Amino acid sequence: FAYLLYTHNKYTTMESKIIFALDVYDYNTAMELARTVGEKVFAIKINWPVILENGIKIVRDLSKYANIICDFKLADIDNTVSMITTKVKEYGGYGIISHSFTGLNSLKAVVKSAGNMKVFSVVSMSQESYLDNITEELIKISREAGVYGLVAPGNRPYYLKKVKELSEGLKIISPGVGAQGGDIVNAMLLGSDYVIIGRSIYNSLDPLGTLEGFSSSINNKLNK
Ligand code: O7M
Repeated sequence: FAYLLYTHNKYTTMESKIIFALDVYDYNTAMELARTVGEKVFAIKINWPVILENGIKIVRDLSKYANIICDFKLADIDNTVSMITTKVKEYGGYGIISHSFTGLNSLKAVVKSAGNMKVFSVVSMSQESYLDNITEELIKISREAGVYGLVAPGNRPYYLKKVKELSEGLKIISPGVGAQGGDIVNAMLLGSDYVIIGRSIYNSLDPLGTLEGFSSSINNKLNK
């Protein structure tokens, strides 16, 4: 059993439901936060702030501490998204996040280039967006393209529920918990497999303690 958990996340023997959104610029700050919380999270998600300052090489450096998911919200033609995905794979990314509104052809190109990397597609956002009008269609496209999981908001119960109902067999990862008002326990009860948390952790005086607080609130409420 311990072995199974070990393979689930090679960085820890404990299964975590939290994806840490590491949205900072500075290299040393990023590395220090990753070192501090890496073992206690399912993955670390990075976005343009980290990449614009440090380049793609930081994916390899951060991978010392956790699975790295590159949240580049790909939205382009097949050839371009393929080129970007290939680079992320080359630098040891664990996962990549793509938009799905660009359609089946583009999303399929991401899945194909990703190989063993996990692909997550955005089908609903943590703020109102045009995607709200087409969420069902985006789930269909995502399923057909063969993604591993969907991104759906942890702070907008109506949309999270809707995505959950249509997402059988796919993982759901949810931003919007903490700084954007969502509650971690509600999100998990409505169907999130993993919650994405950024500011509440990295702006805290005690990032590890805050993270452990989130984890124990899940364990206390959900394991009863
Ligand atoms: O906890 P926060 O609000 O500081 O961070 C949330 C993270 O989730 C941050 O990296 C956002 O870019 C991201 N995010 C959203 O906040 N809303 C969305 O709809 C989608 C994402 C996201 O992660 O998409 C993959």
